[in-house]
This record gives sequence, C-alpha cells and structure tokens, in this order.
Amino acid sequence: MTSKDEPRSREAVKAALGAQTVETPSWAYANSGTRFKVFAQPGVPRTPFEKLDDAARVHAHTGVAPAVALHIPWDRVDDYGELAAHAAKLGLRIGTVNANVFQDDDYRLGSVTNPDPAVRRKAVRHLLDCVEIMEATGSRDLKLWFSDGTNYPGQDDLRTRQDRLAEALRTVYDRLGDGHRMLLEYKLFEPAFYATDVPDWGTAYAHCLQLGPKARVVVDTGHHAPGTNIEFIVASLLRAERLGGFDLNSRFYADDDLMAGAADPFQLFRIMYEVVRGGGLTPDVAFMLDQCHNIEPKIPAIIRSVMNVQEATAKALLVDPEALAHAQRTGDVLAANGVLMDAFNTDVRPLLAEVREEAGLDPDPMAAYRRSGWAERIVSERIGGEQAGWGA
Ligand code: LRH
Ligand code: MN
Ligand code: MN
Repeated sequence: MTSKDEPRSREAVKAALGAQTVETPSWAYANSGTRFKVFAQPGVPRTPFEKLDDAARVHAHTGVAPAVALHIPWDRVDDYGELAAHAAKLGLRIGTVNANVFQDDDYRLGSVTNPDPAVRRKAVRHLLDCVEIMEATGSRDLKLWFSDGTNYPGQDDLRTRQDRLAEALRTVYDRLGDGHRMLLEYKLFEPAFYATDVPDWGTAYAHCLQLGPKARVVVDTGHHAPGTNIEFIVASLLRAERLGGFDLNSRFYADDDLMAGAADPFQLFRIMYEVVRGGGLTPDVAFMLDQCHNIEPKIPAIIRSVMNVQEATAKALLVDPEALAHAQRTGDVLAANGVLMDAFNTDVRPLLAEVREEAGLDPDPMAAYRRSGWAERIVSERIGGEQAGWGA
C-alpha cells in the first residue's frame, strides 16, 4: 500500500482502515468446543443460510466484514448458487472455501498422503469438488489444511508422503480456474504428534513455489511453536509474493482458537506492521478469522475480533516510517524501538470511531449489536431443528 518511507496522513490512515476487510468463518457462528465438551448455545444457526444471517450482523455493525468463509462439508447445501445468492441478498459474498479431509474414518493414516491410493483418490476428489463449489459461489480462494502426518517414527516414509502430497496438490492446482488461488495452510502439530506433512511455512512455501503463482501460503497465527517470530514469516512471505492470507486467532498454549488479538495484541500489531511495511494491506492478502467461541456469545465475539484486527492495523499504520527509517539508518536502537512502541501504545479507538461514523455506522459496534435485539431474536426464532456445529 505504501512504501517504507512514505509519510502517512491521518486521512490516508483512515482510508486504509476503511478499505480493509476481515473475512469471518462460518464455523465461528456454530457450536464448538473441545474434545471434552461442546456447550450448545441457544439461537445458534441450524443451517449455512442462518450462519450467513449472523455474519450479516457482523458486517452491518463493523462495515468491514463482507466475506464469509465456508467449510465443506460443514456447510454442505444442495444448491451452492442459492447460498451465494442468499449471501448477496445480505450484502455479503462467499470468501474462502475450506476443504475438509480430516473427519472421515478413511483418513486415519492421512488423506492426500495416505499410503492407500484409493484413500488418496477420495481425498483429491473432495478437493476437486471444492473447486466446483468455488465456481458455483464465486469464491476466489481454496484453502487447504491437511491433518496428515504420523504419530510414531517409522510409521510411514516421510519423504514418500511429500511426493504424494505434491502429486495431489498438482492435480488440484491444475484444475483451478482463472482468478482462483490455492492457499496452503501449515500447522506444526495436532492431530499428528510426531511428524506433520505440512508443519511449517518452509514446507508450504516449497510446495507453492513448485506449483506456480496461484499457490500461496496461509499463516494461521495459532499454528506455530511457542516463541515463533510470526512477523518474520509474514515479512518473508510478502517479500516472496507468496502470502495468501491469514487465519487469525489467539493462543496461550496450542491451537486455542481464541478471539484474534485477545491473547497477545502486541504480536498482532507486529504482524500487521510487517503487513503494512510489505505492502500487504491489499485484497491479495485475505484477512480471515479462524476461531471458535466455546463459552462466549458468538456474534459479539466475532465483532470484537474484527475490531481487534482493525485496532492492530490502525496502530501499524501509525508507525512513522520516516522516523523509523532514520533511527534504523543511524543505528539508534532505542529510538527505532520507541517509534514502534509509540504507535503500539496509541489509543486508536477514537480514530476508528471516526472511521465508522464517516461510513454511517455506529462508532461502537458492540453496543450497536447489543441494542439491535438480534441476540434475543435468534433465541426466540430458532426453535427446532439441529444446531450447526463442528462436524455437522
Ligand atoms: C486446523 C484449522 C484449519 C481448519 C480449521 C477449522 O487447525 O486451523 O484452518 O480448516 O482449523
Ligand atoms: Mn486455520
Ligand atoms: Mn487451527
């Protein structure tokens, strides 16, 4: 968006904030939990259509969340064109299509890296079906995360599994249409505990390089070893023009999937600073949430997350590039650090309130949602049927 040394006016900051969009995940509106317990909440959507209805409330109050990611088969419907039309009627669009090759008994030893070619074919078939769903919904991005891996040394051949992965990715990549992209998501561990087949950004990047320009890496902020410098990964991927987007969420321990910006707002700021620095505040980088709300009400939690992303972005945009460049050039370590900290410590809430008011929105999306009565309405109206949840 801006080069490193270009000074940014208040108006430019506001324009950039107004233009940024945050994609919300359909599954965040559904019931979720841990392997110990799923606490069902009243009013939770029963269908993908109702998930979109809820997503429309997030967009109505924030003004920056027009895209909704699908997860297949959690969002299976008979007619995806109808689902996309419902989204359009609500002022939304379908964002990323997330493939799911991790919830079938056949995938015990992996999906696209499974030793059994029949299982691999089944997994690839699902991925190709997802491309068809992209065509029917007008989605641009196919997001691939594989739970594939091994639990014990020697269980399978690590290198052969990479070959199988490459072959599957190639088949799917070649099926992508014009304007489609393949986003490859890495994760250090879980459910595989010894070796995951796409464990890190290096592996994902290497596969993307081999595939071609439509293949990009997704950085899920919850998918790293503790202490990993995620902003370095972001800077490197942007530099290589291979950052496809983010799955934003927070973690204290492992893949906690808490609200983005809740656990470590400073880390989110550092990531957003590298995004701004690297020219990544464009539609080429998808800012997706990937989180779940096990104990808190879902819609306001998603609104809060969107606001947290906006606050981190605003602070990143407030970093004074000239002052920073000067301090860096002259080797003034403390001044350089001070420039970043000044921006991080700025209260950007009034600025964002201004951006919202100028867009005709309530300056306080949380309060506006509370007043809207939507929470009460869905509880009284969504009676009967089966609530959506992970695996539904
Ligand atoms: C895996 C993951 C991946 C899945 C989502 C539900 O941990 O981050 O993005 O699709 O969770
Ligand atoms: Mn994810
Ligand atoms: Mn995850």
